[in-house]
Amino acid sequence: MNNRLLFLGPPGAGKGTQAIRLCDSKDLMHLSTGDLLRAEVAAGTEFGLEAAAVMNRGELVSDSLVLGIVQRKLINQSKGWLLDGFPRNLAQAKALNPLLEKIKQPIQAVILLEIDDELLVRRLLSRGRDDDNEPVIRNRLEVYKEKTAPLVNHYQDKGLLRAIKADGTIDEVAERIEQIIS
Ligand code: B4P
Repeated sequence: MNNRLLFLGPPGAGKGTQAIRLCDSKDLMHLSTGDLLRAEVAAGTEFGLEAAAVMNRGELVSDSLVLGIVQRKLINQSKGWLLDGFPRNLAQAKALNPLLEKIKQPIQAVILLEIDDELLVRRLLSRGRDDDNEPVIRNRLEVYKEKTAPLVNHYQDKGLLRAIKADGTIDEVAERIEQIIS
């Protein structure tokens, strides 16, 4: 089984939802940059205050801050892992490569969760997090298309990309993921 994985997909595609299930069943470390940033916000650190303002506009937090968080988590990691919501742009992807080379743990598969925009908006509005109101969600979708979607070609060129449909129930999506990683 592949046990060094990356989830790619627009906001609300269900990356976090599926990552929790998969990491639990396969005993992988779940590295969600969104969760780690929200923990900083909840702790009220200086960095958290800075990150909250950016996240509540639907923009991306600075690469250097996010990279620092990821590096600390991946170094000294002995079991498999799933990167959820990272990398978010080409600069982050390019910075990740030397880090993974250094720890001799290359990515084995990138799972792209594909889904229609209107379904995303409906899902996120019903979740109701601080950054889940319609103008911010629409901005996050634009940011995804501009900054994150180029990673699809990046990982396709490396032969790592596996796309699945992320509509349907949580169980149905989980089953599609299981099939392509086993
Ligand atoms: P994230 O925390 O990564 O969250 P997300 O993209 O909004 O959601 P995700 O795809 O995980 O969807 P979820 O499972 O929750 O990012 C938030 C912010 O953090 C970003 O906007 C950015 O500011 C910042 N950030 C994070 N990483 C960064 C990075 N690397 N660089 C810079 N900034 C970064 O599902 C959404 C909802 O749908 C839930 O309510 C869920 O219950 C529901 N759902 C899921 N699957 C479903 C299904 N099959 N059917 C029905 N509902 C479903």
